Amino acid sequence: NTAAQTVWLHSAALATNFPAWVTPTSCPIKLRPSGQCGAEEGEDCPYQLTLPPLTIHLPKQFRLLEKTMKELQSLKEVVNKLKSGCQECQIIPPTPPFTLPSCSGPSQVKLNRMSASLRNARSQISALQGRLEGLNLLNMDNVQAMVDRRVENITGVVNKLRSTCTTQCAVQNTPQSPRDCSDYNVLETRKNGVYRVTPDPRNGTFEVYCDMESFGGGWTVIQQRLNGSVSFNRTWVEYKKGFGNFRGEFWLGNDHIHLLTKSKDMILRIELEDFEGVREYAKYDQFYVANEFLRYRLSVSGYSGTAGNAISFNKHFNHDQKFFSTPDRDNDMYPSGNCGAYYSSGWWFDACMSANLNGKYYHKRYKGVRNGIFWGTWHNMSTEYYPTNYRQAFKTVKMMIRPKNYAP
Ligand SMILES: [Ca+2]
Repeated sequence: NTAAQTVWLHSAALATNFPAWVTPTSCPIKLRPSGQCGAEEGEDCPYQLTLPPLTIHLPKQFRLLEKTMKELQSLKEVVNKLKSGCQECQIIPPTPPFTLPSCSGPSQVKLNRMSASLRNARSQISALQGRLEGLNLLNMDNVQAMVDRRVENITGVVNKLRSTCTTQCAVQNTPQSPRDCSDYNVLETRKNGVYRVTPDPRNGTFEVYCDMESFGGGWTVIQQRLNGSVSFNRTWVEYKKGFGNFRGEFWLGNDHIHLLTKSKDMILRIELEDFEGVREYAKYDQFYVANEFLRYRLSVSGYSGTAGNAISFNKHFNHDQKFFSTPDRDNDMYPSGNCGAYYSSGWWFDACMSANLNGKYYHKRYKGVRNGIFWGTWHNMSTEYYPTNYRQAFKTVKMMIRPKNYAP
């Protein structure tokens, strides 16, 4: 008998259903009188029966039962712990469909279901991404053009608001600050020359050349070609800042042209003269050059004049709404090359051109690549279709702008 196999039980507990394997070791049952018997016959005598403690030998199964009970107890503790843990988990409000995984069996099912739907969503996203990429490739140009148009519209509105404010500010604070050459004309200054202008007070003051005599005066000259003394084969940064000199040949600079055309609604006048002494002009009732962010995009319309509308020549050659390109910056519509590099010029190239007033200055007619100053509607241009023919050269070019509502 080992202690582990011995279970002490009180006899009273075993009063009924006494298992067969319970065997008492010794059984000295004591029976003794407990008082006196009754005097009459048939009456019971009081006796006290004393049963001793019993030792019961339990088989191995009982030990297993004990072990199981212990395991059950520890399992119960684990379950209770989990239960309290789960209650804590459930305090966090569920946010479908991404509920936090809880701790018990049903949560595992939920988790599995969730991961399955996540996988499903992922494959759907991949499919959508593929379709989107396809769409992007197809319509990238359209999207870009649309975005550009929107930005341009917004820029236009902002500019209008800004210029309204600038007008009021100018009247209140600096009444003596002309925004372009036409303001000097109002001040009775009628001489050609270099003047300081402030189209937008927040962007400083700069010098311009004013033509105060031709066609009513008040013109701010943005480009001039006279003799070929200045190269127009220049970089983006040079076209941005401007180059040359006001008494000779120059480009005013895209930033300055932008500020001037944004400050007021401007018209553009182009004067051309060839070496035979033919003089023609082209006038556009609307002229605007966007900012550098929009790659100085050209807006020009409302042609009149004698030189022909070479800016908007036809469907295939139209410089309106085109970006500015330079030999080192290709923003043109020609996909397999850089028009600016090919024609040695900064200009609002299409793919590539029906006009280019910043081409190379030739002193007489020339052959080969048509990289000279070019105006596609010039009177004798029809003889230029053969590459062996001489190309037209221009003696002078002048581009100038003036407010649309200007009254000389
Ligand atoms: Ca190109």
